[in-house]
Amino acid sequence: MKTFDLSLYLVLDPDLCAGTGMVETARLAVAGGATMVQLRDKQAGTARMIETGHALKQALVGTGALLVVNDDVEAAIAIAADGLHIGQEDMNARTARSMIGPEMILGLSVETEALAAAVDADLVDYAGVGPVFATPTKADHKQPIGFDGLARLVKASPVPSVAIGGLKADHVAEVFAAGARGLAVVSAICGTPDPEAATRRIAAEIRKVPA
Ligand code: TZP
Ligand code: MG
Repeated sequence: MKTFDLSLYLVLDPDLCAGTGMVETARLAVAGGATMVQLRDKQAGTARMIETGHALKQALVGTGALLVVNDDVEAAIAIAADGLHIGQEDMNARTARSMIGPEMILGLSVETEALAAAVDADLVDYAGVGPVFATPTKADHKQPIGFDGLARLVKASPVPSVAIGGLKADHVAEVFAAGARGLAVVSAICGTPDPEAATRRIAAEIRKVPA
């Protein structure tokens, strides 16, 4: 049985994190209560993904927070990441699963109800659902789905969902009310003056969610 906690999922962005750095941002966020950290760097080649991935892994040792690599299956395998996250335009879930083996967590982005319903629970462990809101963080994002859309996609998905896209501490209650198991955030943490405090504020809202 795989156990993972999607509740406070930090997605790193090298530009937004530039001031503090991705590794230090991750360390601070995990100190503040982040449960998962995704290395997402669209500009980096595999060598740099591996280098940053190793540094992140080192920073997260003993914290219980899990490290997920976006897109780059070779880097995910090389650093023995806890997870790999792929999008609909990346390799398909069957190929990804065959490469990473049965143990590594596999996340898949879904943007529509049809894609959510098509998730194969034998291959995929969680769905990243969104964008809930339009966000400047992802230039080419799909049509925002809002909380109504989030609820529909969560319901359609056979695996646990984490919501993404424009989410802040203020949205925690609605995210969980829609059935998602957590929220994935970039700009709510990356590039804020105090990433640990920003994460603590989100974590405090999550603790208020009725079990
Ligand atoms: N996928 C859908 S929206 C998004 C990604 C990676 C970016 C979310 O960033 P932010 O700053 O939390 O809106
Ligand atoms: Mg991708």
